[in-house]
Amino acid sequence: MGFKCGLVGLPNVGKSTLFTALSSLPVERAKFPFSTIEPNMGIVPVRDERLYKVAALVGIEKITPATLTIIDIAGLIKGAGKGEGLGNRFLAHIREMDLLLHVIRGFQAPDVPHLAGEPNPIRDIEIINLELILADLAFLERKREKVFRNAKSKSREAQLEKELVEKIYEHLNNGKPARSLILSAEEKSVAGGWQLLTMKPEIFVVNIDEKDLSVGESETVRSVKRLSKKTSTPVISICASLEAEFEEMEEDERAVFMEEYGLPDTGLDRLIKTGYDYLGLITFFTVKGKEARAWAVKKGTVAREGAGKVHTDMERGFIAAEVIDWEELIKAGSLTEAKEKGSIRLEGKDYLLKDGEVVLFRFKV
Ligand SMILES: Nc1nc2c(ncn2[C@@H]2O[C@H](COP(=O)(O)OP(=O)(O)O)[C@@H](O)[C@H]2O)c(=O)[nH]1
Ligand SMILES: [Mg+2]
Repeated sequence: MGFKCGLVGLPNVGKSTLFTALSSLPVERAKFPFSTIEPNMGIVPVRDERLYKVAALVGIEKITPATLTIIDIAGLIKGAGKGEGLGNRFLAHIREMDLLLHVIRGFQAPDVPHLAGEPNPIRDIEIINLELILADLAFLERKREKVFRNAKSKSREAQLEKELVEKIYEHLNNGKPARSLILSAEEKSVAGGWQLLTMKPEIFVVNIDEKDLSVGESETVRSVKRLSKKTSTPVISICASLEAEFEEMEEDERAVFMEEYGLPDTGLDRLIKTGYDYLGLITFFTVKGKEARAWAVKKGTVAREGAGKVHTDMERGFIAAEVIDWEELIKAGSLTEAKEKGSIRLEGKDYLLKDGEVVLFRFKV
């Protein structure tokens, strides 16, 4: 599992188009709000050249890439946070995500209506942010009742919860997202369990016009970048309609097309890279039996925890990890040769896993 992300944004900004492009799942699209009625979930394999090279070297055919989960929900509209819009029902689904993909309309299309007349990126972002803040406020109001009841017990945890609810509520009430509030590690871990929407990391995804690809950065992209500087929010530009065409093509056809457009990578590639970096994820590989597989874990994951990703038995009965960087393995020519050369290291349970390592866990059950 890589990470799970949820698309948010005003209606008609291209969320469903992007979703279809990224997940290659056909969803109904139409030129009116609420064209996406049920949340759509797409599981996207993370293309990783390294995994294929390693698998080929050790002669394994079954390749299981890491995956990215994307959900598309109905467009948020003003009042969705308070249950006035259709969007409210869908906010629950985003609560389970690791990351928000905030889609902003950067394309001009007179035939595609915009909720507030003309697209205006800064105002559009504010509308969505406000809806998410309102949804979190509503959530905290419900939470508050429970927390107040518990706080009568005078336990330290209950007191902390109570104070934390008030602190975050106050912050949101000032129109600020929860993620901009500075919290102690303990507070973070308590609030983290609440799945607040505005606490989730977000990436701005500007859905640009096809013509902007040749013209260069549009004013919309520039203004989103200026805004994002204040919060260090990553910004990526994607042309959703073009991405949709890419995903329908065969690999080689796509390569030709991308070269014509002068694109070094697809929007999906960029999204994955940005998401991994922003969430602090790294990838390690396992080659065991008939399967080569990629695993995405948080930076800072130690060998024993990594083993637990693969199987709980492996974590419990962890003995050691045999580790080699994927490129070194390729250079060695085979696992056996790598072993003979002494390039495979034996590491203990507290070993910090690194990006691109091939790991073989030794364990007893
Ligand atoms: N011209 C243009 N139209 C787009 C683009 N992306 C989406 N659209 C159109 O905008 C309309 C709304 O798109 P949709 O993906 O349903 O938006 P959603 O409401 O955010 O899910 C559809 O008619 C799309 O074909 C784009 O990059 N360029
Ligand atoms: Mg939609």
